[in-house]
Amino acid sequence: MKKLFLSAALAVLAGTPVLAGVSGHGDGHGAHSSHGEQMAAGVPGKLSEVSRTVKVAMEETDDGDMIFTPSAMEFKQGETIRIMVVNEGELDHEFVLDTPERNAMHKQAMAGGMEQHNTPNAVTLAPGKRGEVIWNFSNGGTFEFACLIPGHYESGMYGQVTVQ
Ligand SMILES: [Cu+2]
Repeated sequence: MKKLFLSAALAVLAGTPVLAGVSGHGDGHGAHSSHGEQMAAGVPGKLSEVSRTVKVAMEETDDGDMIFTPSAMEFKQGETIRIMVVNEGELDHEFVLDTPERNAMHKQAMAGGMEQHNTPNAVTLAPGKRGEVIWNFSNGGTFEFACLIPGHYESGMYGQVTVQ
């Protein structure tokens, strides 16, 4: 009888570290979700903090390419930029600002049939439409803007963002 009680008590004790492990996992998850707001390329910017506006046009060319104009951008670290995106083409296009690695992953997901979703670092536009991305380039580095609609990146729809 005494032995049985003891082993039950041990089982309860043995359960304690498992519970601690679960709550530890919960903390890790919280850190992961706050990671989503701060991206390598920076953070969503506030309109009131915009220091300048840059226009980016998206279109198809006569020889079958698809391009961004300009095809490269340079900012200073800490600047908040209003990127005015205009679709001057005849097809839907999107502007996605991210690291080249994350754009490549996103492109693969879209090739697999994933719908594009609206996030602060991206805008999808029908022909003739304009939209904007307001972004605070809080981190230095080399980033990328791209159209990840299947086939468009391969046709030339990407450019480099340098943040110094
Ligand atoms: Cu496109």
